[in-house]
Amino acid sequence: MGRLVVVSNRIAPPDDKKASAGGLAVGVLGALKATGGLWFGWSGEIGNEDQPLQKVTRGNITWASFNLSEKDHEEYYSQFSNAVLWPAFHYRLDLVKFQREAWEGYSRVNALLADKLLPLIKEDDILWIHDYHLLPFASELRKRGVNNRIGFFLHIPFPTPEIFNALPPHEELLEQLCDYDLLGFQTDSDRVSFLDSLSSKTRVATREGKSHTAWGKTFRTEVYPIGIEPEEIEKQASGPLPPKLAQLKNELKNVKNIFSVERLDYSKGLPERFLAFEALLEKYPEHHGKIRYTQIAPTSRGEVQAYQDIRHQLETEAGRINGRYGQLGWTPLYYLNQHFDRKILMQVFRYADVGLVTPLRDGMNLVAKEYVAAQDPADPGVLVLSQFAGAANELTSALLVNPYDRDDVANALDRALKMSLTERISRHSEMMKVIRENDIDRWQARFIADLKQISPRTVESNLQKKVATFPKLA
Ligand code: GDG
Repeated sequence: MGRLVVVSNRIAPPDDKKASAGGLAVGVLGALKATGGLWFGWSGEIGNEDQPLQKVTRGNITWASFNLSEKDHEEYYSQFSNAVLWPAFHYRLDLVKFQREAWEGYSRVNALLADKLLPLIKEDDILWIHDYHLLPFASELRKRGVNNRIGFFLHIPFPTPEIFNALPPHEELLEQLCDYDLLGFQTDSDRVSFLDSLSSKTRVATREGKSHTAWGKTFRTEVYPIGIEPEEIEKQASGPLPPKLAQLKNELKNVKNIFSVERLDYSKGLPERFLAFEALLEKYPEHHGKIRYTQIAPTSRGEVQAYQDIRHQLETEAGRINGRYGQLGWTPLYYLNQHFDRKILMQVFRYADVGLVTPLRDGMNLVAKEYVAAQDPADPGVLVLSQFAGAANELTSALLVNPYDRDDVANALDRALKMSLTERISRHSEMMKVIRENDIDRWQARFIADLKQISPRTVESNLQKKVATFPKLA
């Protein structure tokens, strides 16, 4: 079996100082170490695109990255990926800023990346492509004669046809996705939404449940809920606290802590969460002076207007709530628009009595899983989790809430703050069982094993597909 070639928008090059990176990077590295291979993606730098690839090799893995020009970065990344696909896939058509130039830029960059990767691909390599920035990538490779097995994993939700089909190039995107051999989703409802969108545009023949043919192209669909590294998180969370954190923990020993961290993103439901916390203070005055909610939200995609708007909104709301309910010596809500060290976050998770994770829509949400894994099993905190996070399918022992209903979230917070130790332990151990079973290694191993099972395409099969194309629906 050949190497694994991973393609993601951004790559995480080897950097010893950031050895404790989480999520996707851990999963991808685990898969790459097993077979050896290549990780290809944008360097994160704006610059001259024509420069040769920047390559770093450590052991059996090579990282190859490139710069993007200002125009390509703007159209492919800021506009089409983050101001069209991201809001639409998170059910926010109101925030979609579609422009034809952005779609052209997105298509142009996918083609450019295919040109750059092509000379590096060997005949028996298998390719694993990640996320919404690269929906047309397999299609570009197929046009260049690549018959290797190519899998795709979507980290974010796939919307229902009513939403997806509102995207002007929806039909092109669907047809391009069918050029992958394996399409992986976080949940079964994402998988079904994709198939529903496809069926609304063309005839889809399905065999054995998950093998499909549409537009003469054959591919599989499957569900791979992404996980975390629970042992590593437990180790980080239970390590000795740095002096500043130890002092803070001591100062807060008589206060119940509600805690959360996420990228500052409108999909995470932060303004709604602030209002739910306000409802808790309004409905349950017995908590006044005895609780503290800390929300960490580092800026992300700050160049996109919708992200600037939500930042202003949160600053206003935090000030308003503290102005209304704060007392001399008690500030109920701490909002920190800053990035924190990963190990510190895991340690703060451990002493938080409640993890509050209420996205309006989320592919999976790793913070929810990290919060649970960081707890002390003998005295765990309680997870309050949105029913609209992919993680809610697995973490059914969390207190599941509707993030649009501030009273529902406030009641769950009150319940979490008052929950008995016995109930906390039982809920925590049920969630840990799922988190351990479906960890990040299992996620990547299942995906790669399924991709390897698929027979490689041949030149003939690609030709036959052109002849056997099903007619499109009128
Ligand atoms: C996408 C999908 C899916 C956050 N703030 C800081 C920080 N983080 C870390 C968290 C967690 C990660 O970032 C965020 O992962 P999520 O899964 O919660 O959310 P997205 O970034 O939106 O990720 C999502 C995921 O892809 C994987 O498939 O679950 O649905 O949207 O690990 O801890 N880390 C550090 N400082 C921070 O301030 N160090």
